Amino acid sequence: MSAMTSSIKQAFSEMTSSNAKIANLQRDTVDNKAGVGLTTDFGVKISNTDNWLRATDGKNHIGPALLEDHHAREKIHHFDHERIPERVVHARGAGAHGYFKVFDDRASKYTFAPVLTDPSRTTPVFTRFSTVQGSRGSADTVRDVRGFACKFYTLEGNWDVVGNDIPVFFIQDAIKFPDVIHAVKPEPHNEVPTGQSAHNNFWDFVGLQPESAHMVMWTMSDRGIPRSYRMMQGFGVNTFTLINAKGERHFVKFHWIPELGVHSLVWDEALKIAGQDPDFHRKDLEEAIVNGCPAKWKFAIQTIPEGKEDTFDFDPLDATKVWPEELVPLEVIGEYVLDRTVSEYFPEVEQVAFCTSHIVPGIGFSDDPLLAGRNFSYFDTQISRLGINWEEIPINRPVCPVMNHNRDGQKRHRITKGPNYWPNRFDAGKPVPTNEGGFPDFPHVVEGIKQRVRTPKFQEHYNQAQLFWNSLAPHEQAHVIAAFSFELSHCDDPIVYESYTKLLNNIDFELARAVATNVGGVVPEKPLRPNHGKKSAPLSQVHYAPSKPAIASRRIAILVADGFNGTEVAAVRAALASASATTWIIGARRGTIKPGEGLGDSISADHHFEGQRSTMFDAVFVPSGAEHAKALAGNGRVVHWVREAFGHCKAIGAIGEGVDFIRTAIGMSELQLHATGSSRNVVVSYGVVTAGSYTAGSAVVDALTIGPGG
Ligand code: HDE
Repeated sequence: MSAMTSSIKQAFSEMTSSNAKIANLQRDTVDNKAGVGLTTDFGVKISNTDNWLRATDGKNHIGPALLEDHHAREKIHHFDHERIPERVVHARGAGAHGYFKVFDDRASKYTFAPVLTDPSRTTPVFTRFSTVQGSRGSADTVRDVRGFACKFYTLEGNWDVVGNDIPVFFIQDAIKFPDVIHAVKPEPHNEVPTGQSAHNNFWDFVGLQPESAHMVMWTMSDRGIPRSYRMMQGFGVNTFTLINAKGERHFVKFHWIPELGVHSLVWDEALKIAGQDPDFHRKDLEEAIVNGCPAKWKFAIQTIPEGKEDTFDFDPLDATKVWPEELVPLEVIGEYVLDRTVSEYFPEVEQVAFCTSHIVPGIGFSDDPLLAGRNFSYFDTQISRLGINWEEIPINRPVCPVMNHNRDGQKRHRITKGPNYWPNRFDAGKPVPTNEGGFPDFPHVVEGIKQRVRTPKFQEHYNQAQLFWNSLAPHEQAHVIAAFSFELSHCDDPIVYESYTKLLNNIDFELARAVATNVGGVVPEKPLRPNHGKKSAPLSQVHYAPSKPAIASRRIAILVADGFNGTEVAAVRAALASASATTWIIGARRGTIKPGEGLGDSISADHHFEGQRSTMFDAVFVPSGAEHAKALAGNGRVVHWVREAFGHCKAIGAIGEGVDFIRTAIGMSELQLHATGSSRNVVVSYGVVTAGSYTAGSAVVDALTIGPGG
């Protein structure tokens, strides 16, 4: 997909998917290309935008630039003020539009909110994904939590679920948020590191704040390095409430389960992509949508009836705990789809502003202490980032009417006719507070003693960290050990890495031993506490593998040099395209690559071998062709490509002489590769798929689909 086709496809995606919010945004959307000529911001046409007005002698001498040049001054002034404060956390992000639909009205037993109960509705949504630690210009693939912030533009007002890709949080009480964020952000003396938690201050803090242990286990797992925003689960994390028509209340947690399964990069890939393509996740989201693969999630809820919340050995209002699905099953109630890219990043993705206190009738808060602080913080931060009228900004304004007596403030856009106070003497005082759809505050007894305390269940921090560890597959556990080893190796203060390796022994003895050995920590002699041995399958991302291998939206590199087999490449490309994968020709030069004699058509390479790396693709295919295979084998960059892809457990497919090349490149004796030539059978060994020739049944393609996905 060249840059040109990408922009055409993007325009097409914008034309085809529309909804009430997109229509609402059209009010402020201008097509710059449709203009009659270049103008100033005050609408006067411009004849010259390349030269500042000067005093000259009319011949060769150029004198001073004149302040009189209002056009030059406007252009520079505007430029001088283009930046706004970046988000204090979650500064780096990407976003897309879409819709949400429930399958039926089954959730009406919990809530009367139409967005969750009316299957005839399609609710427009906007989602912004983000990393937490890095600044706006940091890389996408760093080890971090990913934000998963969703705005539902419902007919009853905006409902924001400002979630993450990890179901628990580092702290239980909002008052600790500035501490945990200061600790993880770059250190104050030198502003290092960017996009990393691998530094003394973070590990110092989490070592002294053991309530973070559970979430730290998640961030050190493969969840911290997702392959794609489209392949992450989403979690509302905090406990909200649902209120039904009978006035009954349930505690609720919100979940998003990706259609493509939950997949991650491997750490070596994540590190390399951070340099090779820092926009990897951003581009992935855009590319999938413009290529006709909308990102899709099942939307699910977990509910606990009011009155049952004290029956668990954890407190359901503690954001450092999951509600294990064995105890509180998930109920899938709808589908969440992102099918439209943004038209301009700043007004949409940078200016979108979420607020946990944006809820609609039928949904309520709980006494989760983290949520209470968030409800204060989000509104507050938007004021310094966007100003008090932030809810009027096109991406943030609701699709339903907004009528009230709030007025003025910087950057007020709306012109409201009528009185600015209530009650008043005009038109029966309209707009008036109403019980017809008015937000009902749930009547709820509040009594007790004001104290700065945490209840006993809030003081247990290791059971669920251990549950998470126990539930991981062996390869996932190995990745956790490697991640801790990387992070703690970057801490040079022994107090820090020794403390943390001691803490790990509360979670698992073997984990603590392995990490302590690797990083020079205190290797424990015996466990600090017995392992309870419990597991919960849905905590492992292996649990979310799609029932059928899926290759849709995956990126396949096809390596070619002159003399390649064009017939095979055409057939493999067609088969992959029909499975909605994208193929990219990586060639000896960007431009036309010639096939071998009688071996089909020439092809135009999208990139030169130096232009891309194996890390940017999910699988690699090498066709047959003697001259081509020889050229590939003679090129160190290409040999490295194949070795690296193999090391990252990518699927590799090859045919005929391409198999010889793979054999040379990988040089693994235990790898069974199909012999060149004769037989048409396909051999799959260690994720490498090889065949004598391309078979009509596109077996190579079928086998390739099994491989990628990590
Ligand atoms: Fe946030 N968080 N947060 N957070 N958070 C912000 O709001 C805050 C927390 C999350 O794409 C800020 O608009 C406090 C949990 C996401 O625009 C700020 C506490 C979860 C985003 C803020 C938390 C999140 C933010 C910065 C502890 C997962 C990006 C900019 C009580 C459920 C939203 C902004 C976007 C952003 C405060 C904890 C997720 C400062 C005080 C738990 C996805 O207001």
